[in-house]
Amino acid sequence: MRQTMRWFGPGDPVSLQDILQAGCSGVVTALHHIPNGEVWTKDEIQRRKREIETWGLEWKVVESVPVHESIKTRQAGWGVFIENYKQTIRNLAKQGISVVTYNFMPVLDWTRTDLAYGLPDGSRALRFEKSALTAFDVFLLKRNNAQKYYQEEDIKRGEEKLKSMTETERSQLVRNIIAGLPGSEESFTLEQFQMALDLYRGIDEDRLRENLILFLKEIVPVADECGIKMAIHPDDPPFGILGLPRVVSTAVHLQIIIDAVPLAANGICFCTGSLGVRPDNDLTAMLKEFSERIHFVHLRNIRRNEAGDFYEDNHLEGEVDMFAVVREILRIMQRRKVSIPMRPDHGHQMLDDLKKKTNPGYSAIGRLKGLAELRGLEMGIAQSFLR
Ligand code: DNO
Repeated sequence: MRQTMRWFGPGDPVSLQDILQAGCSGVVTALHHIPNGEVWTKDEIQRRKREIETWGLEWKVVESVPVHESIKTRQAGWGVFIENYKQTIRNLAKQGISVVTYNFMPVLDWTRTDLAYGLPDGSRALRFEKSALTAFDVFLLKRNNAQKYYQEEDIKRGEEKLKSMTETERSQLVRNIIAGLPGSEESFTLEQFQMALDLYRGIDEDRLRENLILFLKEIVPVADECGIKMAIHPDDPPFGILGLPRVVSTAVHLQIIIDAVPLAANGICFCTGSLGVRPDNDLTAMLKEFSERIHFVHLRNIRRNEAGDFYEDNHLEGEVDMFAVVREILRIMQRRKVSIPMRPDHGHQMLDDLKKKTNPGYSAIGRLKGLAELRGLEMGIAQSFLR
């Protein structure tokens, strides 16, 4: 696999040199300073590329070119945003980018309720707790009609969770959900957030899927023509939240997406941490099923409980069978004769990073540890194929 790390650009506390020292051959990045929906110009792309290449690192994968909400909801401006997206894809291709990652999650990119979940060894992980999300939705945001969306017991659990929290914890929870996690380009106040949710009134799963397919029909042929592979990122978490529909959470969803536009450029960013949250997602079976379509890989582990909560575990521990996953990816690469780019997804905040201000999930040392473990696992499996 081609080992990379995500880099958030010049403002990232983790430098390109740190990433180089971690053992990566490249970075995955985006032009985060360009407002959502605008064209990424040739000059901007080239500037970023030069900066990365100064360190001997390559930039082949973009994560993400965000899909404007008007495209997801098919609202005014749709046509302009689609044309802008196409132009960005063409401009990226000219600068040697080969994979573009994106997602189709309504309103929010990824969501966690706790960004500093203490583990027994003193490190910190990211966590998603259903009752905390319910507490936010029903009692803090007070979303219109939220009560109807939940079972009575869920509301009770949400209420208990709320009671157990201090004022500071409550406002922290609100911030965690609406202020935008690293990589998500949106950030809201509570009022703006309710307005963004309101735009999805009347958009159920079928409608959202139609809008996704429409997007794919416009964008994938352009990507195909200029040599870019599109890689859709699964929903994180892979189930509905806040009354919003989900269309990229299961093998069935992925199959529909691929069938809609069968060109090879219509592919997947296989994120084990996102898909792995659902016990009904059999990751090795999914790798086999979509083997031709996997253009980028995020390797991360999770540990879930019966309530549907999960936290991010060490990369080699947790519910994702990382050995089986990596072995399957190596088989796919052998068969397809390609080296698929991968990145260790997230990592614990640990050691010296506990004293620093870090991007949640994207501190240097935790990812360095994850990458080192995953590289070792990959090497062991690859060597065993040869002997
Ligand atoms: C979170 C990331 C996501 C991902 C986007 C892809 O850590 O995996 O933000 O980059 O969903 O568009």
